[in-house]
Amino acid sequence: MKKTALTLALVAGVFTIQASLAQQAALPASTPGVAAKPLYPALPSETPDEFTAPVDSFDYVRRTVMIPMRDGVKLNTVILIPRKAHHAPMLLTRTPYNAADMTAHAENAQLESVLQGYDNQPDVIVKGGYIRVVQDVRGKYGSEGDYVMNRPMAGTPFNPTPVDHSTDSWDTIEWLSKNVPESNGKVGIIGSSYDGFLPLIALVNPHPALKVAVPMNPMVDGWRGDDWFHNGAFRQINLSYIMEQVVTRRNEAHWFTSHYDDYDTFMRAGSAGELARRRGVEQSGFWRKVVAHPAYDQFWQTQAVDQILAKQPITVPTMLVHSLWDAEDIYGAIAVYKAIKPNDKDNKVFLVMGPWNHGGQDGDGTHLGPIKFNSDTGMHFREEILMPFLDRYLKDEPSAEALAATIAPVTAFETGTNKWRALDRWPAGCVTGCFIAPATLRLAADGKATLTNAAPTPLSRPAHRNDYDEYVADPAKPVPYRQRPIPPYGYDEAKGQTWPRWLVDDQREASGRTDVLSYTTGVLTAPVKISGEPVAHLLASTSGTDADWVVKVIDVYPDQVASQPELGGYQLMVSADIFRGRYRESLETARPIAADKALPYRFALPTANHVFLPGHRIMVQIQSSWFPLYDRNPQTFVPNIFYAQPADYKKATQRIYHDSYIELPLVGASVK
Ligand code: PG9
Repeated sequence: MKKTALTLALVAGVFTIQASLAQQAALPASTPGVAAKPLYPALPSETPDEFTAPVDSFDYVRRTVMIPMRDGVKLNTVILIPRKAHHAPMLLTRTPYNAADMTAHAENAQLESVLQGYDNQPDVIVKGGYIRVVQDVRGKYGSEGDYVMNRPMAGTPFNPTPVDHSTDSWDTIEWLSKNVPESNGKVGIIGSSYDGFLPLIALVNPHPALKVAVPMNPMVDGWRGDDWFHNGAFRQINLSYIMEQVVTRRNEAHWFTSHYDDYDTFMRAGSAGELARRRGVEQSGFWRKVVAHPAYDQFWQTQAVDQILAKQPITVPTMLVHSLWDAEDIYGAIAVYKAIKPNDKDNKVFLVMGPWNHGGQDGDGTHLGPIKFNSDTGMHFREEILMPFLDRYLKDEPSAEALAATIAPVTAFETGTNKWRALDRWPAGCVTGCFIAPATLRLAADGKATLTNAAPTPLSRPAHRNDYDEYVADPAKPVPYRQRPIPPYGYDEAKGQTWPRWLVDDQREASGRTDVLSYTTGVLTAPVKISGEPVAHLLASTSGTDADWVVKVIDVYPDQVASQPELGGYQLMVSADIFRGRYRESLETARPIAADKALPYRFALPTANHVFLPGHRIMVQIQSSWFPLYDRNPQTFVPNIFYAQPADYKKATQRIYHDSYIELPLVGASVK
């Protein structure tokens, strides 16, 4: 056929099909209940009715089951069983972060690859021959039911239903102990962060088959010092989480940023409440609870897990794991330890603290940012502490080395010297031969700090009215919590998201600002060791009627460090926190601050276990914003800062009197 004729024929053919489709488009909608007649013969589908993966070569069997809870809600539960498992113990993680995703890190035949997901300690689990169970909590991903953030305990004013995470844990363990024939019926529960909060709640009326719990970096008190507020200052960087985690079952709605630099995204919006409005966060039921409860009222107090557990008998061996540079839940593990250890008559409570960021114990523990620890502290924890601990309580026949392993009541990494310390309690500077006494690091004139063993003295009024330093805190130029541009909260280093290690950022940049006060000791000639919580005792005034106070205890490195030049003069935070001044008199009730009046403020800083080495100096920095991690204080008293208006944000002159000091938990050698 000539080319021309062929072309015409093709064109005609196309027109015929198009005409036919156009006619169909014009057809009336099909009659309900009457199968539409096929318009043209369908091609046989290439998709089978059901695909069966050939998994015989896999070293594990994957089962997904919907476990019924006592109220009928079924929870999606992934069970990974090593191919040869027999009488194997089970290790359970309950999570709001997608069980299917967490157990399919690598689509391959090897269980250890599959478990390289979030917080799974694959090396311990696979070497230990454990059956791995990961479950979506009610209301998330594959599970049924309704999602409530950190679901309050059943029967409390904020959860009148008969179910919570303790009943869901009980029902899950009941099912597992009776329906996994490859197991020995014993269950351990482990997890970090939210997945660390859930093991703690499983300890309330625990199931008898629950033999051990390992809550790591747990969410414990969202207002005092974990994810939502620190001493009343709102952690607005979590707005994206409060939206994405809540507004859809499978986290399908996504936050968007308006600027490359998170500092600008939050600054342009003004208040956290306004940014929430612009991003639709108000559709999150949890957000509406947060803005309705800005103070430490019953909503937060009744959910404080340390206080819940303080009222519980301790029947399950529990290993609390704390990260010394935890950017998310630096309060929880220590708070629970302090609350339950006094009731621990049978020595079932253990504490491990390491030089990690949030969840850092799961990975490479050789360093954090530029700070090196001379060994893989993560591997040490998993192999020498966690594995024998789990084996001992979960296996019918623990290995000889597991039984022989010495698991101290407290295993604490000492930063500065980079040594692990085995202790019998916390806080403790050593097992014998030392003591801890509160020492006074006074904030003196000319930016000097003086350390004395003098016991702290209560602050009431200035010893000398003109003995202070002052700075202007301007809400239009808040102090960045890290060097700008600040990438959005996230864990993707490829996108420059180094949030997880921001607590070890060099604080030099801040110390050069006129709205940051710095007080520094002379060069130390002997080691200074602190073990426990420093406490800030400020005598401060503001020309405003509200104020935030940020206090940082910093290890200043020698001006030159031959082995690591970039550490020359490095200013490393070892303990730091914020306090929102409106709660000075009561955490439950916000009150205006009397302007220009020197008033005392006292608040604890996070736990440290640190040695300031000879050649180093101790520095204290004080400032009135930490942005955009925390929302700005307008510095004029408003009923609810979430709804502060642009006109409310005013400069203020802050004064820190030289009566102020930091109480340091100084470790001294006992006199022989
Ligand atoms: N505790 C972590 C977190 C909670 C809420 C907001 C942001 C982080 C976590 O569960 O990952």
